[in-house]
Amino acid sequence: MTTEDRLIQWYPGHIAKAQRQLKEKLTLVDCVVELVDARLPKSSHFPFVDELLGQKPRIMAINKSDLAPQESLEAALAYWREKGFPTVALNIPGREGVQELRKELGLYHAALSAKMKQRGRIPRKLRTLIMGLPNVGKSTLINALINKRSMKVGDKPGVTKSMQWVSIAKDLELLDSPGVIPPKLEDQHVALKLALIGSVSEHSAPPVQLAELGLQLLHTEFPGYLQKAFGQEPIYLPEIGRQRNFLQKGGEIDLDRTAISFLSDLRSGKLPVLCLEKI
Ligand SMILES: Nc1nc2c(ncn2[C@@H]2O[C@H](COP(=O)(O)OP(=O)(O)OP(=O)(O)O)[C@@H](O)[C@H]2O)c(=O)[nH]1
Ligand SMILES: [Mg+2]
Repeated sequence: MTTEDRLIQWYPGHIAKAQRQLKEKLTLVDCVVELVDARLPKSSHFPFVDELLGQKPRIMAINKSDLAPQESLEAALAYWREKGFPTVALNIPGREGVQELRKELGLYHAALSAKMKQRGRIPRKLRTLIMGLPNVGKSTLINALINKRSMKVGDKPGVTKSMQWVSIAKDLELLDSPGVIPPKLEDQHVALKLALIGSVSEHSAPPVQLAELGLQLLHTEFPGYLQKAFGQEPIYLPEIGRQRNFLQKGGEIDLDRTAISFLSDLRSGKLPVLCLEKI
């Protein structure tokens, strides 16, 4: 795919608005937790975030670690730690890493309190912005930290539409934010991977095209994967449809249904786990 035929594009109005708001909200927060996806731990972080955050203290959280192989998770942890960020791996449904992150935030709060006392001021709660790409699990993380289903979550990008504060215990205030991505997905190779992990809307491109490009990418970049997942490599959409018996009236294969089901299984980890980039 070239940059000219830009198939995958998705930048809804609420994301544009959130991106503008993030800048002003940043002046109110003490630190940031940036979530990246364990299946794309480098390129689910975007350079504009570094520009935006500047020197603001930041913790990196590699989420959905249950959906990536252990070796790539370890490489991703090393990658972000080498850049100087405290980094945790999270599997929120499995409750892995959440306490570690909670402890890390506790340390930041202790440091803030000490600084404020030194200046003769009354310590306050630590204000933390939770940010990252759409559908990475920001609102789910907040719910896990507060132990309540307070934020709306969903299995698609663009669920959180506006910034929202929530207070926990005596020491923390968290700011949930809508997922952000670059306005133009210039690198369509990365855009395809973002679509495959569910961080750009499934409506950003026709599902059959996405699925076909996905199968092609898996075959060329991850030889052996399709064999493991479908018992055949290469494999094309009609064959998956046949395996799954997705037939229309008249016996023709329902390609749309096949594509949607393949994409959904890949996203949710029903197919074998996979990290979509080399670290
Ligand atoms: N497998 C797995 N799924 C997760 C994990 N964390 C969150 N999810 C799922 O990811 C989906 C998205 O979660 P949300 O919390 O809504 O994501 P978000 O980052 O707030 O998304 P936006 O508000 O759309 O930007 C939901 O279906 C969650 O159940 C995880 O650690 N592992
Ligand atoms: Mg959300």
